[in-house]
Amino acid sequence: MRIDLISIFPEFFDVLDLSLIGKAQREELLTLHRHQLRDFSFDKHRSVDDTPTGGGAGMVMKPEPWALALEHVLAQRETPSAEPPVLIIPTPAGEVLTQRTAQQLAQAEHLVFAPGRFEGIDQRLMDWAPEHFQVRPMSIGDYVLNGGESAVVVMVEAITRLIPGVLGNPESLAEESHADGLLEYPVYTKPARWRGVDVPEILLSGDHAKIAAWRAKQQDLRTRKLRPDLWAKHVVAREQNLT
Ligand code: 6GU
Repeated sequence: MRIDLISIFPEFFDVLDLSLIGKAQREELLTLHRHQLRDFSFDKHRSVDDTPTGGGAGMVMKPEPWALALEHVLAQRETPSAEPPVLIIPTPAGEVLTQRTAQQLAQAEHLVFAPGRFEGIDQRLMDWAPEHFQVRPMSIGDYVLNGGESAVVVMVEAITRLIPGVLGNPESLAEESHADGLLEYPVYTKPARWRGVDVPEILLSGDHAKIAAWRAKQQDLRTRKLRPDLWAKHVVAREQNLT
């Protein structure tokens, strides 16, 4: 997968060189390209924002630096004939990222992230972009951040860990929270008794079928208690699968 990150703070993405995503880059499962948006602004101050037309508070990102940066990314493509890259525009007004969406985006060849600052990007850039990209305005939850960069880090991590080969043990993907719409079961390690508390006895039984059934039950109980919203969806999906 190729990922392009365009921002006025490209160094924000240095954290993506650490840990598993850094390793995935060194193993060439993933190539990350960072771009300074100001490199595509040619006025004296390399400005990327201006006052809102019609008045109002805050500043709006100018369309031209974004268009030039995005055209630069398009020009760098090795196979321009392939399907258009997915352009993810982080915004609290976007579709909220879920595990399902992350799984879908992990199949893409080329993702481009365009995190804006200020009040957003001029609407004409939004209207231009679908001619060249599959545009996806995306949010990471119902709260407001100062800019999209931290949301991009979250999205890149959620998506790239699902690329085959990025995780050492792909089985952990099947078992983790949200993989099947439920929360993960509780986990334990040694010692069998810690500060007077024993691990559930069944986990020491060696009976794999019973352990699996116990874990499935714990997933149900936890999800019902902590995430009734997820539980309601899960019950509906299970009923649909039965009919
Ligand atoms: Cl993607 N951007 C900003 N600025 N705020 C957010 C967000 C994104 N997702 C949730 N809040």
